[in-house]
Amino acid sequence: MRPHTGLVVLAVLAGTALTGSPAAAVDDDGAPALDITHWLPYGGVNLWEVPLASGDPAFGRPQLVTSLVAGGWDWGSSRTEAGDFGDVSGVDDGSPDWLISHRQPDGGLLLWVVGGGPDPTPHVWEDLRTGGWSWEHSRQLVGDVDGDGLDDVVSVHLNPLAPGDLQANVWVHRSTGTGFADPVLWAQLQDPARPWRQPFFQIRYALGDVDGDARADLVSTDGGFTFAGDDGVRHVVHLSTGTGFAAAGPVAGGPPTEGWSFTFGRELLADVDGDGREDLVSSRVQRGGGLEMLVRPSVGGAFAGTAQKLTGLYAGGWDYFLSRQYAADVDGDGRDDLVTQHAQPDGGSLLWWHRTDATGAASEAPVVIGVLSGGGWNHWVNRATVGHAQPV
Ligand SMILES: [Ca+2]
Ligand SMILES: [Ca+2]
Ligand SMILES: [Ca+2]
Ligand SMILES: [Ca+2]
Repeated sequence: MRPHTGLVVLAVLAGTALTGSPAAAVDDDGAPALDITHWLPYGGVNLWEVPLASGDPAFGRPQLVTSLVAGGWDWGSSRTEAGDFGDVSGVDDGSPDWLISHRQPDGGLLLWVVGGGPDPTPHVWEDLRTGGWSWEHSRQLVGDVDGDGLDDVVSVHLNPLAPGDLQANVWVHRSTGTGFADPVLWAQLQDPARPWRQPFFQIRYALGDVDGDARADLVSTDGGFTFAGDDGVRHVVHLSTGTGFAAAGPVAGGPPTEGWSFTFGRELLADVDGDGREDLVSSRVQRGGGLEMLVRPSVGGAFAGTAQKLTGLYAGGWDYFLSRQYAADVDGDGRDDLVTQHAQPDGGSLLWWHRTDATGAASEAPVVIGVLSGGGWNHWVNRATVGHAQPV
């Protein structure tokens, strides 16, 4: 392995007086909600929550959580993820919490947390304005990587060693229930055969529990299944050991001749067969038009080599480029379903439910479960992530 110039991190948590009660154990089995961050035309963002549990009286109907306007909040300088970090506000009702990674004027970032429940005041849980941290050159993922029941934050950070020699440093900001602990380096990722690959642009990252041991694992996806220059997909699992991410496991994926494309493809981790292990769901452009979704089931610490088609949507205006997909067990049967947010001609979007059928290997015909239209809704200036309600 090459020597590296790892980021020197100075943890600066002074001044963030943090209080809260001990955290309850949590998992992803609670009622799902789509947490949406929406751009505001006069600056700032709105946080909305759409209940995705079919038994909820407010199923599919957006509820405003809070408006973040004063103080420099900016849609384009922030990223949002849902999670369960603890009793953030002291009056947490178990609704999903929010992580907002916000760019700072010096290029660094702050990790803000908004708790679930009646007090949506944002709290700084980690100050990463010094120590070489860059908002632009990092991405934050959320998952319980150490299996203690509280979601943690994982920062994947670009670490350029030399031109064409790029590494991704993977840092874990463990949730203590009342804050994030000092970041700890869990892995340094680089494919020695393709060291020029640009994290985030030529490599995507996701967190999910692939082997079912209750610790979220890191999955990276890049192109070049057959050779480095093709536009297929390759998925690599890095299992969590509880204190680090293990070296790359077996590669799953496919070549462009089978319709796979890193450029025109997206991934989700979702347990569609309900066996407790998260499977890899791919959305891609369908040959002949429309959108299709496929799954590579988890077979333990890796994904199956053969993908099964969950659904193909040709007619009726379905479009890969006009849609985004999420995973949520809408009917609570233990199998994750897929939800699509699809742009509409009026500029808003519809939420569609693709229910996973009893085989766990196919989606039923989609039905509309929510309307995000009128009232300033704009498909192109919002982003969403699925959180889960938890007992407190
Ligand atoms: Ca944890
Ligand atoms: Ca795991
Ligand atoms: Ca599974
Ligand atoms: Ca389901």
